[in-house]
Amino acid sequence: MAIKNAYLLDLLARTEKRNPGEPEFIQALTEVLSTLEPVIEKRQDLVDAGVLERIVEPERQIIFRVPWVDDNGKPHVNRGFRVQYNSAIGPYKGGIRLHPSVNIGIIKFLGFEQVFKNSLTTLPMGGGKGGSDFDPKGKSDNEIMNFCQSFMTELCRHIGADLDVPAGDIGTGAREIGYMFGQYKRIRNEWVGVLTGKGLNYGGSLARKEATGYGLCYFTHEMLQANGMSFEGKTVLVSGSGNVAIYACEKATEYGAKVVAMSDSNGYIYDKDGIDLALVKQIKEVERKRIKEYVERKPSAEYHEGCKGIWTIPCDIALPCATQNEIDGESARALAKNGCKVVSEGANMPSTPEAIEVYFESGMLYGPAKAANAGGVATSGLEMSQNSLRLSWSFEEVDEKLHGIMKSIFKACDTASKEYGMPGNYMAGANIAGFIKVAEAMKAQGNV
Ligand code: NDP
Ligand code: 2IT
Repeated sequence: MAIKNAYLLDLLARTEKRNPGEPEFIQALTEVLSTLEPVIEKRQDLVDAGVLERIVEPERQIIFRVPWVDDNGKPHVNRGFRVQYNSAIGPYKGGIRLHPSVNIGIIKFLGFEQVFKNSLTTLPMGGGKGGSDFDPKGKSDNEIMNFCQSFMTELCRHIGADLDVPAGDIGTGAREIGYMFGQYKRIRNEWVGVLTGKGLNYGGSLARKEATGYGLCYFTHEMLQANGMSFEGKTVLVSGSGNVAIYACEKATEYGAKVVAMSDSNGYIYDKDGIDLALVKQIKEVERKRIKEYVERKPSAEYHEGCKGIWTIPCDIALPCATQNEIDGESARALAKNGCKVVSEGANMPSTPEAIEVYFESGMLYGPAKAANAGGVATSGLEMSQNSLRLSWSFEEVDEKLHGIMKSIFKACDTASKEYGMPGNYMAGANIAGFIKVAEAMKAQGNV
């Protein structure tokens, strides 16, 4: 959607000029601003309070050196980041990404998205994001621990259970969170819920591991039902084979769909009989191997090099669960041509602006990331509540709360899309509903 409003265009131009070399951040910002025009027209009070100028600027950006030593005694230096974007509605909250592509622009796009996502969860959480350009692939456990301890040695000065609560993201799972938690506790000499996604025997929440993928399917189920459709009997593509992808595959299958493909950054597997998820879990969660292994153990399946090809497989529903910009215009056109009717995003910003145009032009249902994948951070919020209460809830209790939250998120997107004259545009609905809550809190708290 093109921005026409002069004030929004000027804000975008000024923000772009102040943040050179950050294309992912500008992409995320442009998408949000492109949907806020009807809000700006109705709510001059928010413009007058300078809310938009403030909301695009992170409250604080921390960049630090992370020195560590590999198993051969060789020193390495990575760069660590934590962007504390917005604390209007709660402590900063958001994951830590460990991937060689990480830079300040990537962390800012993720932090900016997180502000609106967390607002949609109905829980009191502000937005933040962190990470490092460290590559966990091929590292030993000991090297991972050395890195995580060094990362936390600096980060621990800037976070806290009531200040900023990091969690997992790409490359950061329970193992990394465990090492970071141990180091925080050791340096700060306090046992607090400063990270989420912790192990179950030291303050972690049941269902956090499953939450993003399950939440994605709960949201998608609501969106399908509202449009007279369901998962039952549908053919589904799930990109990625990490935390989000695995549990999206599990829940979509439980809903009666057949997931026929998954991927990693090297290639994709196609299994016409439906993905054997126990095998994927064994390869990815237990052995930490590549998805290619799948066809070694299940020769009736196919493996293809390159990750874009997955979008050329005919399907009814696509659930991108790997990384940003993984579906471009060409892939979106291939999906549409092959009859795909629904794209719902487990990853953050997996669709390029051109891909999103294709979804709308071809009448596909589109579940935008900040709404569809909010189940992970929502359950992190539930982990924070359990830590504060010094209690742990059962799997069923957490899962039921997660399900309720995803239903409310869909309703909020649907209602806002109708109220602002764009029925069925859940991207606009998510941006508007997420924005208004934060903007009103910022206005109420004065010019800070
Ligand atoms: P994982 O590290 O568990 O898995 C990431 C998966 O995506 C892997 O299969 C990985 O393949 C693939 N991938 C990563 N980078 C690329 C790339 N550049 N090109 C192709 N494939 C790639 O991460 P998660 O499952 O936790 O995260 C996946 C997405 O979901 C991310 O966008 C993340 O921000 C988002 N998300 C995660 C949440 C969570 O709770 N974990 C919550 C909400 C959103 P490979 O092994 O080859 O790198
Ligand atoms: O993008 C995300 O929402 C996450 N990686 C989860 C963040 C969290 O704090 O659980």
